[in-house]
Amino acid sequence: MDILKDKKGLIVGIANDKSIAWGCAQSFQKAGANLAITYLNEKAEKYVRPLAEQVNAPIIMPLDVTDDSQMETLFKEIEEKWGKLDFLLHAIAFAPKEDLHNRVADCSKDGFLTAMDISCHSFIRMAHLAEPLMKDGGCMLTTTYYGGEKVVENYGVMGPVKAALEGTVKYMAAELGEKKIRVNALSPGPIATRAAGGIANFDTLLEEAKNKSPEHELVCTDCVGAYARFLVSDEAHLVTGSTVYIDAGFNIMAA
Ligand code: 0WD
Repeated sequence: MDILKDKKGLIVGIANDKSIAWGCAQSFQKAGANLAITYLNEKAEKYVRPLAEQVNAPIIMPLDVTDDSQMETLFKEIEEKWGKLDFLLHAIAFAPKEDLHNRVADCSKDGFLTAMDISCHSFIRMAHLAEPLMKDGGCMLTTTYYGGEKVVENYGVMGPVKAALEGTVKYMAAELGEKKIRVNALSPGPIATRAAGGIANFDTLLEEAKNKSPEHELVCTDCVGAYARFLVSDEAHLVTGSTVYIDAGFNIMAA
């Protein structure tokens, strides 16, 4: 099971032990990877540092993606310590509450730009800094949701933002393919995390996911981690530009 032996990976998006990024980090580490793990701010550090230590992460650093200097410092540290990067996981999203709960048609310019910046363009900024470190190729993974493809009630402005993110995955995959850098998006079904708590009536979404999906099961962060582990490994070397569903088949069902 050492399919990630000697691989170096960056994980952005652990808020606590319920985070999708945490399920992925555990799976990567069990498969032999060394991890760099970031936390949003001092408040988050309390929860994230013990988790990062649990998976023996040699790099544990702050990263608020709106702070360019923090991002540069992080990649400089990775370069100095490892001299390379094999994969990265971008598992963050944010939209101001008011805009998230409003109709898309009423979304403020500031709210839209903030959501797009943190949830989508930050992936581009990371890719830009990671590219020169992925000297032997690599894999960049982000996280999206079905609401980027189809209209999901209460998903609001995150829908258009995830649609942009999925488009970004395709374009960057095309641009970086020559360097054997693969770019993909994970699309899990609904999971009760902190970010999910921001979506109105999230319980209904969970119920619907369970009732309607062919497997009648809810997705867990470990299941996402297992798929992510395969995607960042060399075994997935021909998978790029894809949005892959881990949703018990929910996406194939008619509304
Ligand atoms: O149902 C779900 N939970 C699904 C989530 C289904 C499908 C996709 N996703 C996506 C989310 O949209 C997100 O892109 O997965 C990604 C990870 O989300 P998560 O694991 O559900 O949520 P959470 O554990 O809350 O982690 C997201 C974290 C933030 O947590 P809080 O709770 O503080 O908002 O994103 C981080 C932060 O740690 N984050 C930032 N990190 C760096 N810079 C920033 C920022 N500016 N803003 C938020």
